[in-house]
Amino acid sequence: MALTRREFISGTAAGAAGLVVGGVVGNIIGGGGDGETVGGGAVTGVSSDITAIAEARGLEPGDIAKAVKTFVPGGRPELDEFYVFSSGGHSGQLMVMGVPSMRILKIIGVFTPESWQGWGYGSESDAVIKAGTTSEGGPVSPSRPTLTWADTHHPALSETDGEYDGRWVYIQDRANGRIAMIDLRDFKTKQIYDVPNLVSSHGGCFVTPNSEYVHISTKTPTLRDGVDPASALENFADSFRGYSTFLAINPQTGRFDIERSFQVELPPYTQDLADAGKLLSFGWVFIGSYNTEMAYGGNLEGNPPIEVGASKADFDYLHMVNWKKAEQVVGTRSVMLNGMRVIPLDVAIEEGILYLAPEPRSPHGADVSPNGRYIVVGGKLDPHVTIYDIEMIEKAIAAQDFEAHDQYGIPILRFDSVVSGRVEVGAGPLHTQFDDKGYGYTSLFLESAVAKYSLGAPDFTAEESYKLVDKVPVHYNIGHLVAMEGDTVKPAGKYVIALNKWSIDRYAGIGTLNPQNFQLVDLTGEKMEVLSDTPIGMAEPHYVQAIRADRIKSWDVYPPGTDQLTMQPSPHAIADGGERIEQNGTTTEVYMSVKRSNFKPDIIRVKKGDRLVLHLTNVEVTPDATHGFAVPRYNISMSIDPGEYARIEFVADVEGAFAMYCTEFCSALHLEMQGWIIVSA
Ligand code: RUQ
Ligand code: CUA
Repeated sequence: MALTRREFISGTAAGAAGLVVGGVVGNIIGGGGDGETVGGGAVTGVSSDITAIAEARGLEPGDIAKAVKTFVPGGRPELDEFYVFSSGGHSGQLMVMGVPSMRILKIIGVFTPESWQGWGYGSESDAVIKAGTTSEGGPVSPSRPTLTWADTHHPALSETDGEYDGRWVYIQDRANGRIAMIDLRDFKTKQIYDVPNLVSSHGGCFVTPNSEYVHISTKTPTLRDGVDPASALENFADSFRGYSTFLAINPQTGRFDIERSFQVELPPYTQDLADAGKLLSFGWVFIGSYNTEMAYGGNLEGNPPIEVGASKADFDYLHMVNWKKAEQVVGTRSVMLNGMRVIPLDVAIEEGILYLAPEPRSPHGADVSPNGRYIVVGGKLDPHVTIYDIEMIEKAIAAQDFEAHDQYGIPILRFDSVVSGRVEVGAGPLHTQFDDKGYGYTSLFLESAVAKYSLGAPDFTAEESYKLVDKVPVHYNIGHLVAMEGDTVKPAGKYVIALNKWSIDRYAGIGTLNPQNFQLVDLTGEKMEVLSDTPIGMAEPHYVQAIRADRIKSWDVYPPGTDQLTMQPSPHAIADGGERIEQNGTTTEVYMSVKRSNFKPDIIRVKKGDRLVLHLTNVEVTPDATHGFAVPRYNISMSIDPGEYARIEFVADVEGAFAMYCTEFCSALHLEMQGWIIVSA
């Protein structure tokens, strides 16, 4: 097909190429019989006979149904009914996927630099990452002062009335006890907060039903201020404390409001997964724990290893924290600790803010059912899930029905007074999710399976309650699982995704490290059925939340001149024609427009040692007209989306001629989108 020079420059070449491809595809689908090869697989002939194709490729008839149930053709995004927000695990990032296609749509830079979006490579995002490292969160090595490694664990979507509202998502860094906030208008990180008194965190990050707070608690407890580390382990019970943190959410911006936030001091047990109460249990947070033995290892010093010491007792403790009550007393009865209001342990006990209940055998997940009535706990070394009932818990508290107090004086509720049922689900139960019909789904790590069982009233009679009804094998070693909107008051059912840690034999060999394996499980039939496997080759994602796609109202382009960090128009943004260079002593400020296919100005001359401040405005209004901006040898790279304002500041301390360039293939003349930064003596 002949193209005019003008068509090429304005970018219609791609469209024309599309027509050519379309023609070929049309022939194949139409069974035109001209023998075109499809994808180089076993099927080289042209056929529209699905059974014949399947047979030639060695597929089972059942595979066809699975493929059709999950296939989302290009240009039909509405067929992905849900988004999932997946922790990026050790990548320190957040991953967005579509369901049922399971295609990865985006990887959002959070705690770790992300070079495509230029997150952490010279722009203001550096300041966000840097602000996410403070001494309040614990000591930091002066030789490596900014934390750029994180292990993202539990994403938590914002909620209104217990349902996802599609506004913000939070994710915590298990490694360093930090938390980040991402705005879902542009899917970008706005804030990283290094939570005081938390050196590490596991137990979630969960949002309360009206996004009052996002909760994050300690994993390994924190060394108390002033304690000599040398003898700390031997005096473990006095030296360490846990903290349950309630970070207040600003209802307009979604950011953390530290002044209104608080912590409740906890005993130095290893607090684990947590979940916020809802409806019947609104106002409570439930936190599982293990190692209430407070074992600290020392296997070369004559002690048992931690895993042995921590598994001695038959019971650990489910922690119940009443944040509604805590809210009432925090103004008068808290102390300031490293910039955070803390309700001390004795006050928490006295005010009825903190209770414990026995949990069998190394518990892990604690998950609240949609009606808020049941708290389901999986014990890694117990084949049962244990189901606590908030009505029984509140009754037992009112009656002071305690079996004992722990060594810190926290009341321990009697197991039989708070547990309404147990279900034998299989080996290694970890986490639980819920559907819209009253069933619970629990991941079985040791058994590599998902178990489905009935919960109690109001969905089931006493006879029907707590019955195992189905089980499906998954591959392999499942950790978390997520059901669609399965953490809300109105789950959507339909699918569960199994987040499997091992994938031996599922994929082609890629060396000695296999990908993690996400499996999509269909819940709509009589029996659960695995529909697809998706390799995640970037890290070990821990947890995922799934939200109905129509709840997300993201922007296509920024309102002109929006500063991505504030989401407000920047006073330094320019429109076309506003380009200029201003010299203030040794600082050079450049107001630059960015559009297809040039930077203006495209020559910047500075003296060696001068400070260079670049104000870049992408003046485009076309969706997806993103440009990159990189300065070679200065470790600077970023992307500027349509309408976005971005600021880069650096000292031009290396002499030379540096060819700044656009890193995004934005147009036919993308390669020409370049310029010079001249740094002379
Ligand atoms: S946890 S695999 Cu790190 Cu969320 Cu249970
Ligand atoms: Cu702009 Cu390439």
